[in-house]
Amino acid sequence: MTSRRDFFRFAGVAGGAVAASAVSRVAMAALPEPVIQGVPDTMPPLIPNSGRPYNPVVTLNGWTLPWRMNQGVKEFHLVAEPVVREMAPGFKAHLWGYNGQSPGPTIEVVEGDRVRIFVTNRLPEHTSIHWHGQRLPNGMDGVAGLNQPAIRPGKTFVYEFVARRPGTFMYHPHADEMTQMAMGMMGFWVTHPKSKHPLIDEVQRDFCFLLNAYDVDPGSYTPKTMTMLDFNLWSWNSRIFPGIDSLNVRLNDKVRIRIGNLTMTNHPIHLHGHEFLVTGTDGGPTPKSTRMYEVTTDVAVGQMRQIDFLADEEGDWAFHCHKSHHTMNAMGHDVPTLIGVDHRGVAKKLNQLVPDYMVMGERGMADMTEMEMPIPDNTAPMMTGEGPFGSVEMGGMFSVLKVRKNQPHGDYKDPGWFKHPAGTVAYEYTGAMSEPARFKAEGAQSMPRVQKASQPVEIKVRKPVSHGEH
Ligand SMILES: [Cu+2]
Repeated sequence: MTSRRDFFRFAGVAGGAVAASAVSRVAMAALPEPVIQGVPDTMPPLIPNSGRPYNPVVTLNGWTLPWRMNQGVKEFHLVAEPVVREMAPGFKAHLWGYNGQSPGPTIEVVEGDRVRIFVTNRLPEHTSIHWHGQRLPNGMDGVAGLNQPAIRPGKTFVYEFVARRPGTFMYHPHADEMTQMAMGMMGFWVTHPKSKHPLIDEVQRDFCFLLNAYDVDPGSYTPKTMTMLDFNLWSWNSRIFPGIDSLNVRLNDKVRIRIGNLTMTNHPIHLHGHEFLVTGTDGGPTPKSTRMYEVTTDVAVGQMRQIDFLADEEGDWAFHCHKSHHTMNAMGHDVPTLIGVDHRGVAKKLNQLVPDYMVMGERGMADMTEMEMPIPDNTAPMMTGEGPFGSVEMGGMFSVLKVRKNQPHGDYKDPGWFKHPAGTVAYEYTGAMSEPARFKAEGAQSMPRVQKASQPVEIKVRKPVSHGEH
């Protein structure tokens, strides 16, 4: 983690006692050097060593932005810039982001903190930052043209406000939004409660990630920004399975996951093996009377959902979006279904013309993972991920919650695959097979269908009459 050392370098910077009105001028003269992240790894929690204490979050395949304290103000420096994001091993995308990555770093503060964020624009066009969900002065809300002039390329703007309520927020541009969000510009913001809060439980693990989506043609690098719905890469923090890190916890940890949706569609997020409560939204902690146990929660567009659960079942539990197309990587959606179609005759004829021709999909699409077909350079396989029992046949918005008895407290390292106790894995039945029992009733239905020949229906069409005949 490169940022830790930078953090210490920042922490030493602080001016003397200056009149309040002069503080911002002084601060601007001494712009904090931005911290840039070079790798897409999940960084360990950034334990605060200045400002008030809190229990830090872990950003999946991401990091928290270090700050400096300047006369009681928490100062951050975000740089909007083009980045190369590794979305999965072997597949890089040319995106726009903040401080070297997309999404940008997570910003963590404490309720009541005065926060000053310097935003430098290194993009080829103007930008702004909107602090989604925050209570703040209107002129700090970041809608270019409405609340402020846009930040032109090469310029730095300052946002300053008090983080008034605890919760989970997002940040993203509010200038040429369609292009800039399709290119990956977004980030997470967590405001921790200043003291024990009746609606915010203490947890041992606290994860966060953003849902985002891209349309990158196989073999190319830059997203198509005009796409509205038919994206081909469904990602968590601009990573796709198997490039998304697992969520590693200790047995009986209380776990929190914060999920923000800045895509163009909803994502029903589903956890295996446990029940969770939705304990927070962008509006803050949910009243206890509204909480019910769920295994799937829909995160609509522009929403954040915070879920809490007790990780009391050991194992490797799938955690994914329940839209099955969102757990796939780049593919064509306008491919006809070929299940049950016998290609043998066609393949033979085509082989005379195209020697390497092969047919896909007649037994389902699982063949796709087995054939290891050659794919263009810089393309993620459609569905893949080698598990302990074979291919997981997943892509996109998929990860694994790993619950382990021996995972040390506070350790986020991947413990490897779960070792299932003997006799607890589904197995092949090899005994005698009995005849399948079928309904004896006609048509194999509980209520026999009354067969009637269909009658041709005559439709009378009245041609429109011209209005001129009144
Ligand atoms: Cu989804």
